[in-house]
Amino acid sequence: MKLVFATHNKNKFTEVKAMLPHHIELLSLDDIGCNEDIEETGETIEDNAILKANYVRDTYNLNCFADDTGLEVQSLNNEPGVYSARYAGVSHDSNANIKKLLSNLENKENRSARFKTAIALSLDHEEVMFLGICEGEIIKELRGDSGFGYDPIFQPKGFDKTFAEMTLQQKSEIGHRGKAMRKLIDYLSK
Ligand code: ITT
Repeated sequence: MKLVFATHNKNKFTEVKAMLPHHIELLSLDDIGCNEDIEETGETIEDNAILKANYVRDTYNLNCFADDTGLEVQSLNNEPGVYSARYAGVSHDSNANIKKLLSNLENKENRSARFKTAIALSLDHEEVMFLGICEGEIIKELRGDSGFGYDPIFQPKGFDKTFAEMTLQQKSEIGHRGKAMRKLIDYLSK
């Protein structure tokens, strides 16, 4: 079975590929010659995941899934949420995003946060959504250098390590993307 994973984020691709059973051949956007930046104009992560998956299905006529992920910080009214990639203005500048988040949290006692992943599957014109949530907190300084994005400041509940201090496998076992991916894999195996 061939499936496109509609992401330009190489870290996401690596995480997801490591979880998929071998009988599923995972194709990247590069593999199908898609260099466009698929616009994320939705108001929720679910909407954006559907937008990305359907774009690939409609343009390339291929079965596809897409992931949209947001970090929701409780004391910031669930910001940055759907704007996680462009929180500091410029898209995908993780250092700037982290800096802005830490600065906005400076005087807040409540540092609870959660990652939420929506995975949309477009398979033979059927659309299915899978969600994964990981609760945790935003620590005050950066720790670890694995992972990507907000990983160095996110410590999942019940652990004394940030995602950036964990192996890929540990992050997938407890993380938002891993949870959503296991639901997708379950669905595909039926
Ligand atoms: P695609 O849309 O091409 O998949 P993206 O990087 O734009 O890639 P998202 O819109 O889903 O992906 O993610 C928004 C941002 O949230 C992303 O740029 C990261 O900074 C952050 N992010 C997403 N998943 C994360 C994770 O597992 N750990 C830490 N930060 C994450």
